[in-house]
Amino acid sequence: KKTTTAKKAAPAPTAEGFAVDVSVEQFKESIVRNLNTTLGTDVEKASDKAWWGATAAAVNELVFSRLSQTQKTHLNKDTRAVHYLSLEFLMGRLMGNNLQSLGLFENAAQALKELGHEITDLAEEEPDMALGNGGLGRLAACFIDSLASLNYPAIGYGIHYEHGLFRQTIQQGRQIERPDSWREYGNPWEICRPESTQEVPLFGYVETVFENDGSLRKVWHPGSVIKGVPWDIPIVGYKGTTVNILRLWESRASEFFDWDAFNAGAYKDAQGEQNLAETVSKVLYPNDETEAGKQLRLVQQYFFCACSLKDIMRRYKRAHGNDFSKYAEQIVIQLNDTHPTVAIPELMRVFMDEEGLNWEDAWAICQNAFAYTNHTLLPEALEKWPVYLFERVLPRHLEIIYEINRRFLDEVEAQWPGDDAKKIKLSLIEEGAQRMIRMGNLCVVGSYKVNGVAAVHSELVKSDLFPEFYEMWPEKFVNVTNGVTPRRWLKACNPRLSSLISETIGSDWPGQLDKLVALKPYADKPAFQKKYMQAKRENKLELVNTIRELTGVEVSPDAIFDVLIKRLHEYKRQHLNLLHILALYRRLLENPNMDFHPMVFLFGAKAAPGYKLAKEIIYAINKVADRINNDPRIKDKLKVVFLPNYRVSLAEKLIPAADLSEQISTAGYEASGTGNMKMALNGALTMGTMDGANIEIAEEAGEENMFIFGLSVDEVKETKAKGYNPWDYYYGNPEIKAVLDWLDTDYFTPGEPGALSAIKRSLLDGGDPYLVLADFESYSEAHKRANEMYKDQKAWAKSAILNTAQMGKFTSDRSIEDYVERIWSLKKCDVK
Ligand code: HBZ
Repeated sequence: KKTTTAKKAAPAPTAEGFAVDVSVEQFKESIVRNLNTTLGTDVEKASDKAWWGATAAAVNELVFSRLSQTQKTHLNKDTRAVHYLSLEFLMGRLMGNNLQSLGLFENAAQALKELGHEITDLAEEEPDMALGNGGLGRLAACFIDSLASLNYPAIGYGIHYEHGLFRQTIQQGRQIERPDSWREYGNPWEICRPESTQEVPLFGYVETVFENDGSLRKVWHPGSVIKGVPWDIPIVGYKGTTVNILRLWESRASEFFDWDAFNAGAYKDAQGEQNLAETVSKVLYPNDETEAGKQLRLVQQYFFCACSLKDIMRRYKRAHGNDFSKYAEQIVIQLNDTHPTVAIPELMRVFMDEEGLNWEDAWAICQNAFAYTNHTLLPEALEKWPVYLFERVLPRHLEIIYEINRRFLDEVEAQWPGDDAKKIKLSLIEEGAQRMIRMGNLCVVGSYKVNGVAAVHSELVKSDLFPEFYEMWPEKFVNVTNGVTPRRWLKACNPRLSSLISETIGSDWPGQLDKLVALKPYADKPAFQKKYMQAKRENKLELVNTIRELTGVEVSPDAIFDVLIKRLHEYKRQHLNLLHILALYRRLLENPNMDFHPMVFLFGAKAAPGYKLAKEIIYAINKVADRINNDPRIKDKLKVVFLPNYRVSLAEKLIPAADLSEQISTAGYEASGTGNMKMALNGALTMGTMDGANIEIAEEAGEENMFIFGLSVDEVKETKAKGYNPWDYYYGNPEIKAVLDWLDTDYFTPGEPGALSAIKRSLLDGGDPYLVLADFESYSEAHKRANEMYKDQKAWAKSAILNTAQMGKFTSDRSIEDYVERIWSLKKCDVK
């Protein structure tokens, strides 16, 4: 009598190739049943949150069976798998994506409609999983989506933070940080797996034991032990056959918690341990230089690496026992930046101290198991840990790092005999008042491959960041250009454009993004242009409402929507955009009838809490916005909107509505960028420098379909070498002088002159390290070209279509295939 969807035999693939076929009726039945049995409510009194929860439970009925099928298949086939270690996974919301992957979005929407609900409204009930800062964390999320979609055996490992990245509110123009309690009311997408709990030792001391045979053995006596409990989040591959997992570790007090001490009145000691154990997975650290060197962050890194390696070892031993000769054949561990570097000495420790391998054998395995992705060239962002911290927290690992270094410096000596300067530069230890461990160097030494994230970046990794390492091991260094999942970043977030594309060229593009080139012949067709621009306009109309709800600002969908969304950083140059807005405002005040198509400048950005200038830039944007938006003299030709709490779910609303995509970093500083890909895919034209993946976007889309400006990587280097002086631009360009001087007045902060001066000071007294003034004029010219072109809607539509059509390269599926070919050597594993 029961007709639960979960118990149905696997249906034949649907016309579009989906393995899952659930009718609207079946979905309705499942939602209502889950409303009763999972949520404990009923159709009469259920809240929106309960309806959302019931829908999630209905989705899970389909997902969980596929998850166990995938795990059985991977276990039986004993395939090589990639283990993606990342301190961040910026997942966003999962409902839409899971439904898309199962091919059930339309049926679910219809089922909910018949039950009296709009799926888009219910979707708003889901909090973002904001377990990441920005690009690096979102990249990890796109990669696990692609790995599952391409049927590769893979697991993501990270931390189950109680609080994700802070929630941003804006008060009187300033950023205020509030905790993000994303799990406060539970999370239907995760499964706790207490049976896979791990113990993690910390602190203490190392004993050297002299064996009878004359050998030495090291015994680490930890001062403390904490527990790691895994939470698994199913990652549903597109078309739904492979369901991999993201395994996130939560810290708990261990059974070793000293109850005796506690009862004997050593309350504070026992409590201290309890506190630490429960603090480790509490918060995600914002990427903030002022937070560097914090003990808790090091403990976080070690905690999740140790748990993950134990988990990997348990699975390995189940198949191979204590024969470690197959370890590096079966296992590849990808380090997402240097954050999980401590996994390298940890695996050495496990092999030597726990499994009894000698150094040479252990090192041979390690060096063939790890690969490292670099995401930044900024020297201040390269991780270093004070030696004393390691000594306190991980004394055994410090010994191992010293030994890795000793052997490595012998290799340096062999390559450059007698060259002590080379040794000082390459050593894993930086000598100085405070001795530091260089995690980047440790990664390069301990990994068999090192990759940058865009072509130009990977070249700079070789030439500027690690030139000597490149000389020693040229074959280690490879490029893998980033990508984004088209399932989330086009199909799910932009249903209007997606339907138009599918009607025009068929519906298999989300799994094979190259197919978008079939749109090229339509770029000139007026009928298609019209439909394409109509979809954009409807997306803009929706955003107009969102902007009103979030900020109270009224904007027109006829204006050009110019979008700058990314973490706030000087190298990303949000202040270049702001100075240009001031210049436009000034020009409009001087000549209100200036030939100018109205523009709306949209910003979204969080600043690291300790990054003062970044916060001043947010303040300045908001103050300038207040003044401009309320100035009747410019007749609504200019609007400036700062959208608070920028995050994945807000990006999903902004990107489909963007006309212009601001990608304006100083050339040589943005490793890749991924927002640039998302916006171009959705038909925004890039206003960008020749930096990161912008260069590759230009190769694909054609420079004539973008607005390229500014100094190139080489010109930036030359300018700096010659001795750049921002004052030359200040005195040389009256407009630059005028807008900078404006910031010193109280024009934007009535009664408070100088409240916005921090930006001017950093550009003039601070030496303008990111060449904002040097690029200003070229930026302004590029904007003139864009404004001019927008007036010709046909020309604009053509370029926008050609952007969408030619972004096939930037699917994360292609990135993953590049990793497989250049680094991972995985085989696809089909799941029945
Ligand atoms: O990684 C970004 C790069 O800036 C961007 O160009 C690239 O596209 C992206 C993916 O490869 N880097 C980050 O997002 N970095 C962080 O978020 C970060 C987080 C914690 C830190 C340091 C940096 O401690």
